[in-house]
Amino acid sequence: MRLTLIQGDITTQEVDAIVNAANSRMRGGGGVDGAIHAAGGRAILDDCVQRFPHGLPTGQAGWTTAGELPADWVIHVVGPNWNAGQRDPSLLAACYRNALAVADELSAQTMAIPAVSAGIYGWPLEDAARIAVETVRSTPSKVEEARFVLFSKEIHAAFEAAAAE
Ligand code: AR6
Repeated sequence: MRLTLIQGDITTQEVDAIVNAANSRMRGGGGVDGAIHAAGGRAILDDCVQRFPHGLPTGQAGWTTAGELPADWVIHVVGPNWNAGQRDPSLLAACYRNALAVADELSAQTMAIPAVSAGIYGWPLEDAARIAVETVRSTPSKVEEARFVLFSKEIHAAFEAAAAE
């Protein structure tokens, strides 16, 4: 697997699947979740309601259509909320591992991934970057390119540093 890091907006990525940092209600929200629902249109929410009537637990992953986005699928993961006291690193690692497993189920060859839990959920950036990079690197999968799409210069730099370790 090729691991790549870019600074940018995940909603514009031309990949098979993009990963969303959702919440366990799975009905949209702010941050990257809000951006994905806004750009992909109503079809994503409709699919969330149908496929996840009871939401999705923290650490798990599930897919929906990507609606009007260039990608074919959105793989939703629910990161742990550091600010609410969910600070178990294995839950954050599980998000990336489970996202890759869902990508394999979908036969997705390219995927774009944001910095799960590192925004509104408040996971410390350097630690979030290290867990993300280490987990994606060490998880066996048929995905050919895992592209981290980082929204700011600061987040991009943290991931570059983690990847260089
Ligand atoms: N493309 C790429 N990354 C983005 C984009 C974008 N368009 N927009 C934001 N980011 P966050 P979380 C970055 O807060 O911490 C939502 O309300 C952002 O800079 O989106 O897991 C959900 O519904 C940060 O680096 O997700 C949940 O309630 C990263 O994406 C809650 O927020 C993740 O930040 C999830 O919080």
